[in-house]
Amino acid sequence: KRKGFIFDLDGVIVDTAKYHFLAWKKIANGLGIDFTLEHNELLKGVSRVRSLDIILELGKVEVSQEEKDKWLIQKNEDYLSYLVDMNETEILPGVMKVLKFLKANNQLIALGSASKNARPILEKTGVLSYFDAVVDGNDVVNAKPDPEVFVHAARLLNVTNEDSIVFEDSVAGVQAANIAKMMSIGIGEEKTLHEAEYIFKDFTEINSTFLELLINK
Ligand code: B16
Ligand code: MG
Repeated sequence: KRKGFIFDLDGVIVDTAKYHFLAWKKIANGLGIDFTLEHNELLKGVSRVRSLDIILELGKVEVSQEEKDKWLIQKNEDYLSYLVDMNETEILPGVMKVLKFLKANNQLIALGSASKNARPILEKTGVLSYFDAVVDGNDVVNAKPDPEVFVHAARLLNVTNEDSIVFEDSVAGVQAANIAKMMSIGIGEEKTLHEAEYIFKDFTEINSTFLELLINK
């Protein structure tokens, strides 16, 4: 059977979460707000605009819209500066093997990311050609946990939600998949992603037997 395998980007295909963290930390600290890795978990899978709001709420800081726009631009410029030298070595362990297995088994593959920088990252890391559809932050109105991004991806792949499988590292993303009645597979820590149907530390833990099981389900 042909299923739709929908991959999140940041934290699933590439470890850009660390760059988002560095860029946000700079902004937060500049505003006198403490920003830890734990705080950063709240921003995973969340849009850029919403991320800034969460940081401002954490620090109980209020700024004008004008200033917000300034911080948003600065954050993205800083983030992009970390991506300049990005190449295929930044693909997370086990990802290529899974993508290749799915392709070899005639499965459909889509990206479902909140990021507006998704396409250049897929290009730089050399994996764009694996994707039958790309849906990112430029294509959707509602951010995760709203399932819009995944529903849109499934529609482009021409598969039903029930035949879609989502790989996610964020709580919001796992919730989005669950709301859409897609199979949710968490990539990361059990304690953060317990709402997912299956949880793996990374893609090296996902073997072909498991993938075949998903395909034939
Ligand atoms: P950008 P994902 C998300 O990507 C990130 O997890 C989140 O931390 C980030 O704020 C968001 O993209 C927006 O990214 O600023 O590049 O548009 O995990 O959904 O692939
Ligand atoms: Mg993510």
